[in-house]
Amino acid sequence: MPEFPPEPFRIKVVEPIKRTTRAQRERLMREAKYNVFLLRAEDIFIDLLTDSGTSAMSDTQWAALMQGDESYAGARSYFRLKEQIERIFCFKHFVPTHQGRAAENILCSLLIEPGNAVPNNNHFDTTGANVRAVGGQPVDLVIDEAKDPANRHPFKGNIDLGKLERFIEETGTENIPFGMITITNNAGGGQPVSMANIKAVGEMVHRYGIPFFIDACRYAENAIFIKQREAGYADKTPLEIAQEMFSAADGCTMSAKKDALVNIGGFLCMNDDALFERARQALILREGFPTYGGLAGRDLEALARGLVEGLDEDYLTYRLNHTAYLGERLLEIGIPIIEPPGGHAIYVDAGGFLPHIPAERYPGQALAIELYLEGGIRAVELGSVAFAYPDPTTGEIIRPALELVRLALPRRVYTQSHLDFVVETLAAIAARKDSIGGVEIVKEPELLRHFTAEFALMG
Ligand code: P61
Repeated sequence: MPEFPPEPFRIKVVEPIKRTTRAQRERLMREAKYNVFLLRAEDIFIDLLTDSGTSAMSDTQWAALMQGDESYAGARSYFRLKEQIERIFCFKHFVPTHQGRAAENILCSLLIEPGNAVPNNNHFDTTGANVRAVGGQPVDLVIDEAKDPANRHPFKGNIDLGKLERFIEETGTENIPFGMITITNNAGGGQPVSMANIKAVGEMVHRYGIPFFIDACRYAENAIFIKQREAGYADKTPLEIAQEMFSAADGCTMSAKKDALVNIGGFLCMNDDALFERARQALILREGFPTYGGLAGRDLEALARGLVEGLDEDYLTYRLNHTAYLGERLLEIGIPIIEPPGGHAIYVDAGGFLPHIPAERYPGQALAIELYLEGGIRAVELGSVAFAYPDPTTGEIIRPALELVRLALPRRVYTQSHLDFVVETLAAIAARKDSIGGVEIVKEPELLRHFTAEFALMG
């Protein structure tokens, strides 16, 4: 078997992508105010902005769309989805939602009181925002190894159990409505969480009488990491591993736009009967009737099949290899990344790559701009542009530990030769990196500035 085996699928439908010239990209980037979110997608050659909702569906999923039952209540497609969710996630109840953040929104608004705190390895931004929106405080308790990009800990998404116990003792159980863990840990480099850690976190919060929810977006990638890296799981199937992970929890939030291989969809699962009743009522207000919850019948069909395909072992093995291929090739040419490669993305350490650009001149944004100018590639800055904020009392700018650029890999979309092109583009940038200057922000909104801020090159 080669180290990086080929794609376990062949291409039946193609979508052309456009090459542009350097001169065109310079003009387009200038017109987009040096913010890659403001570019038109059709002007991008390889789009690595996100792995969310960008998967290619299979022939089976496309065929399933025709079988969507669009009945308002009790649609056949709902029961097909229910069967798969019960088989894989094993919780007593679920409600479908239009995407992950809607599931988070319902969970947070039903359980969090102002002044509460929620522990997690790292809250993703929508999860943290939903906790804050109802007066709660998101608290990140990932292990310290996660903060060192070169540390090759096999489960860098783990929660630090010592920190968790201290957090519970200091905060008081009455102020912690639930605990969470994000698998894989997107905000921490797409790193997996071990089965031992999921179980230990579940046992600890349960010992204190606190419910435990899993942010399950990339649960299948987490399961195959466990199979490959954790003793005792080599002979288990991804399905068996998934069932065991979820047995440690009381429910989960899911963005089906990731490991369920669909372009839209999500759900919220729980065992608690009373919580389910309240969630159903909240769903009716915000999303729709409980058997469709903000989705069309055809979306439910595609999702039911995507859940099955997303757990296929050949696919998952390829998926991790595909991402690792990009990461290992970048390391070979001296580009620093968060190691080891994550499941859905490679996170380039832009601060380490462009050490002459200080954090206040946004090395991650400078690199994201260069990726587009050099190769028509779109990536996202996850550093001071996205995460720095002024301390509410001193006004001092609090910066994230690392200035990163994420190369997220849509599922079943790009081939290995596309990844080679990404590596070659970064090699060309590396060859002239000392001449790359920083950027400044010339206009920014109050919240989530990375989406709409405008920049200027500093030369
Ligand atoms: C992403 F820049 N992720 O990684 P929804 N939990 C986790 C996620 O990764 C996640 C959600 C919940 C995205 C999309 C995205 O500011 C941004 O279905 C671990 O997108 O509602 C989504 O799931 C939310 C990117 C979302 C962003 C918000 O690219």
